Amino acid sequence: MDFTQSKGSSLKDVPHFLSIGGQVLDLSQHAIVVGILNVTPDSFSDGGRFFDSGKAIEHGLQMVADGAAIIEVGGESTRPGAEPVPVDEECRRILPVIRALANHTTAFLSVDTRKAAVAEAALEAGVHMINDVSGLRFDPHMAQVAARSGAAVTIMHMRGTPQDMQQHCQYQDVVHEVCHELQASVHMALDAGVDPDRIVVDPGFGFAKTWEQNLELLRRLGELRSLGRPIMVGTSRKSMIRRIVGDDSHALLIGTAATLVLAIQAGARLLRVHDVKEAVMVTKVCEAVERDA
Ligand code: HH2
Repeated sequence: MDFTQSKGSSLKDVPHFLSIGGQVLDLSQHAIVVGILNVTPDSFSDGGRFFDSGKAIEHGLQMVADGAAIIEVGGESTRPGAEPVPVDEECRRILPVIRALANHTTAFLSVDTRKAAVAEAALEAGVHMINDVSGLRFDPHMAQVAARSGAAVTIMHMRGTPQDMQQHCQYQDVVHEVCHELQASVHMALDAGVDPDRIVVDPGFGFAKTWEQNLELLRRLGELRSLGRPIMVGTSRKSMIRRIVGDDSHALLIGTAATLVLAIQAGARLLRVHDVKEAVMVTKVCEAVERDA
């Protein structure tokens, strides 16, 4: 496959459909927002803020009210060097939150986990999607769990594990290699029987990439369209932005918004963010511009 195709883009020329929760979302004309809900003590940006189930549920419902189409619940931080969390503890953190959100909202729910046992428990509790930052490589059972359940799956690119990933940043051509490695993960999913319409791909900003490589990935994000699946981006508040604009929360918000505009223009359709309201505004402006084109 020629990964150098698909450079110029517009919202209109990305005919992407996503099957999730018994519905087919047409993402060809617009991008959707995925609200991050980290039920962790140590996430890089919001660690500890929603570790309490009650606060997490409240925040999840607020993100739905703010316009998130999907709420993504995670119980294990994947920031560089984060401590791994055992299955029982990850389940203890996320399951009450997922159950409550499933009862109180019709938004789609996703679980951010690398572990098949956690994904299975989350599916039972009501999620419609699995986001695996290891691209189905960490747990050999993950692809089967995804296939059996009929859930949508986000396949993200990473090398190594969160503990050692920053030692695996050697690329000849980062965009080419990310595409090839994502494609291998997509094939694993297809071989296990995952419906292609349920698959989303994500280049994994900040995962086994240097700052320069993150910027190059964003600059050439359109090349991922050759994978033929909707693209998710997770740049929100990350160090690739922090290094440019500094630590201040307002600066990070504006910096994140800039990356979202660039990503949408390159063809991204799922925006994984902490600040839902602002990301929804970004999508509305981008859509309005495209509509009038
Ligand atoms: N980034 C993080 C976690 N999961 N999943 C996808 N698909 N794409 C991403 O870019 C991505 C992800 C890291 O961000 P966050 O969840 O805010 O932090 P932490 O892992 O420390 O909880």
